[in-house]
Amino acid sequence: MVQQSVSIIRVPFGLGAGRPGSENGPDSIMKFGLAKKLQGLGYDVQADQTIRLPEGVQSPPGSKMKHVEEVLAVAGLLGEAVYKEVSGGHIPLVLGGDHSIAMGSLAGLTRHYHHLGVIWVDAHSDLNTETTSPSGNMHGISLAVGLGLSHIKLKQMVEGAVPLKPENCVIIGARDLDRDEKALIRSTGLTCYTMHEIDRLGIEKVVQEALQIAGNGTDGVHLSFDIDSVDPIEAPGTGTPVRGGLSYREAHLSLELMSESGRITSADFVEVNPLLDRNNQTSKLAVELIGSLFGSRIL
Ligand code: 4U7
Ligand code: MN
Ligand code: MN
Ligand code: MN
Repeated sequence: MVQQSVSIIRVPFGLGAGRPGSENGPDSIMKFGLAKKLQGLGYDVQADQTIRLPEGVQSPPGSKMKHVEEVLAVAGLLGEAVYKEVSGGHIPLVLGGDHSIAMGSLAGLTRHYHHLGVIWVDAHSDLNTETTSPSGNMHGISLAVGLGLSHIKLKQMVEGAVPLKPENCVIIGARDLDRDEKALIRSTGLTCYTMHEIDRLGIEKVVQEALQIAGNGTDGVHLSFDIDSVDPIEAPGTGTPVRGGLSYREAHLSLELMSESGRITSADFVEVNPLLDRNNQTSKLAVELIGSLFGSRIL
C-alpha cells in the first residue's frame, strides 16, 4: 500500500474575526506536536508551508464588511496552494487562522473536485452575506460564499472554482444562528444538525447521516472544523465561544467516525485563539482531534 501523504498548510491570518489572536493558531497547534503525531500514525508529512498576507494589501476604510481585500488575497494564495497539493495526490490539512480562510480551501478544492461535499462542524453556520451580516466579520460569511450566495465568489479567488451544492453540505453542532441564516438553511435545503438534533439522535447517527449526504454523488468530502463547535469548557481558546457545545467525547467520536469512513479528502481546523486559551488546552485539543481524524485510536 502506498503511504498516504498529508500536506500541512499554515494560515496565520485572523483579520476575518472580530478579535485578534487566531493568527497565532497554526504555530501553536504545530508546537504541540502535530507533525510527529501524523508521522506516528504512518503518514508521510510534507514539509509544511505558510500562507501569508502579502505586504501592502489593505481594504479601504468605511465599508460594512471588514478586511475584504485581505481575506480575498489570502484566500487566493491558499486556494492555489490547496489546488496544487490535492492535484499532486496529497491530503491538504489547513490550519487557521479564522474561518474566513475556508473560502480559500473551498476555492482550491472545487477547482479539483467538481462535486465536492462539505461537512461544516461549527457552533455557527457562517451563512451570513454582506447584506445580512450583523458584525461585518468575514468569518461569518464563508459557507455562504462557498455556496455562491454572496457577491463574493470562489472563482474570484481561484480560476475554475465552482460553487458547492447545498444538497451535499451539512452543518454539525450549530447553536447560534442569526435570523437570516435560519431562513437560508430552510430555503437552500442544506442539512443542519443543531445541538438539539445531536441531543436527540446521538452524535453517531448524526455523523453517519452527514457522511451519507456529503458523500452522495460527490468526488471528495471536505471537513471544515471550527473549534468553537466544541464546548467552551474543553475549548476556551476561541474568539466566539458558545456554551452547550460538543462534549470532549462527541468531538472525538465525530472525527473517529469520519476517519473510519475513509471519505474525508481534506480538512481545515480553524478558530483556535491562543491569546484566549487556558494552559494551551485548546491547541492541545486541536492536535488530539486532528489525530482522531487521521486514525488515532484508544486501543
Ligand atoms: B465563526 C456571527 F453575528 N453570526 O456573522 C457573525 F453571531 O467562523 C458570528 O463560526 C460568526 O466563528 C462566527 O458575525 C463565525 C454573529
Ligand atoms: Mn466558523
Ligand atoms: Mn464558529
Ligand atoms: Mn469563531
